[in-house]
Amino acid sequence: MFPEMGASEKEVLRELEEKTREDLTFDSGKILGSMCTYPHPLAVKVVMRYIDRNLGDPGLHVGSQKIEKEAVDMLANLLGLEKGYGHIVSGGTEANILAVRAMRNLAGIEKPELILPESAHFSFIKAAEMLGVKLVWAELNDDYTVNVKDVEEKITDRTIGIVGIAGSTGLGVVDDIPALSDLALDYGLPLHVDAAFGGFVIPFAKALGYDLPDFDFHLKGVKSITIDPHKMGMVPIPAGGIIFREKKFLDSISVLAPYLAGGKIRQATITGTRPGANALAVWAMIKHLGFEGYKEVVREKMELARWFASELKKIPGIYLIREPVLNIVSFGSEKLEDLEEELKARGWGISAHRGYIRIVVMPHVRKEHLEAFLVDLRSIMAI
Ligand code: 0PR
Repeated sequence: MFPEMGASEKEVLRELEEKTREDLTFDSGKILGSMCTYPHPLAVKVVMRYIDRNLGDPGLHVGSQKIEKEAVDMLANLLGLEKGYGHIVSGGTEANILAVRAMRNLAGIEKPELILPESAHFSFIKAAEMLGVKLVWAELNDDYTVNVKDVEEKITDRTIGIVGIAGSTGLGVVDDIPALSDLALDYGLPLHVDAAFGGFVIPFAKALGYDLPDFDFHLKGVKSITIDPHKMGMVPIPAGGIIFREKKFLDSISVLAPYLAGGKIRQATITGTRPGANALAVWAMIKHLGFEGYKEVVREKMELARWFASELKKIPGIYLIREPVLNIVSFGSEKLEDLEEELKARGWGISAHRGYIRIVVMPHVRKEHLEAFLVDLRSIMAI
C-alpha cells in the first residue's frame, strides 16, 4: 500500500535491513553459483560520487560521455581493436539484443534467421522475440562446443548472422571461434561473440599460458562482442558492454533523439535514461587494475577452480560434466535433485542447471568457502 505519511529515515533503513536479512551476500562465502561478485571498493566510490549522471542526455554530461567512449575503447583494445564502437549498457542481455538488432537491420532480410549454439544464453530468446528473428539452434559436440559443421549446414539465404560463445553460461566453454570466423567470412555473414563472462577472463588466462582459442577482433569475421564488466570486471550492476568493429553496426541501431541538450543526437541503447556512474566505474576499474591486476585475479581463480575440480573428482557419486575451461566448474550426480535441495537447505547459493550444478569461482569465492562446501557435499553424498 502506498503510505499516507512518510516514515523517518531511521525507520525506513531499519525496515530495509530487516527485509534484506534473507538475502545472501557475497561476503558470506555462500554464493557459489553466481556470475556476479562484490563490487570493488573503488567502483563503489565512483558510483556514489557520480550517481546523478545520465548518459541518456550526453549534452548535459559531456565529460561522462567522453569517459564512456574511453571505456569502450579500452574494452575494444583488450579485445584486439584500436578503436571500437559501442556502449556500456545494462548487462549481457542488452548487449546481445543490440548485437542481434544490428545484424538484423544491416541484413534487411525478410523472415531473418540467426544461427546460435544450443548452449547460448536465454537473452537471445528475448532478442529473437522482440526483433522478430527466428533462432536456428546448432548442435553441440561431445566437448560442449558448438558443432561448426552443423552451423554451416544451417546457413540459408535468410541467415543474418552467427553467434559463438566465449565462456558459456553453464560450463564456461569457449566455442571454436576461429573456425566460426572463417565460416562467417566465407559466407559474408557477421559473427557475434557472446563473451559476457569470458571477456574479462580469456585475455588474461591466455597471457597466463592457458591454452584457449582466439575469440576476439583479431579474427576478421568477428564483428561484435558482448563483454560484461559486472561479471568478472568487478564493476557494480548494471554494467554490460557491447563493442562493434565498425561504425555502421552502431549507426544501424541508432535512432534520432531530437530535443535533448546535446542537440540532434542519435541513441543506440535500449534504455534511454541510463546510469553514467556505472560507465565511469568501468573506466575507473580498468584504469585502477590494469591488465596485470585483472590477470592476477584470473590467475588465482583459475587455479582455485582446478583445485576444486580435482577435489570433486575424489567424491564417490560425483562427476565433472567436463574439465573446467575457465573458472566455472560444473558437476553432476545420480541423485542430483536431492543433492540440490539439500545444498540449498544448508544455505548454499548454487546454480542448478538441467543435469548439473554450476559453481562459478568468482573473485569473492575463496578456498575456505569451497572447502566448507566440500565438507557439506561429502556428508550429503555419504548419507
Ligand atoms: N551471455 C552469457 C554467456 C551469460 O552467461 C549471461 C548471464 C548473459 C549473456 C546475460 O547477462 P545479464 O544477466 O548481465 O543480462 N549469465 C548469468 C547466468 O544466467 C547471469 C547471472 C548472474 C545469473 C548472476 C545469476 C547470478 O547470480 O547464469
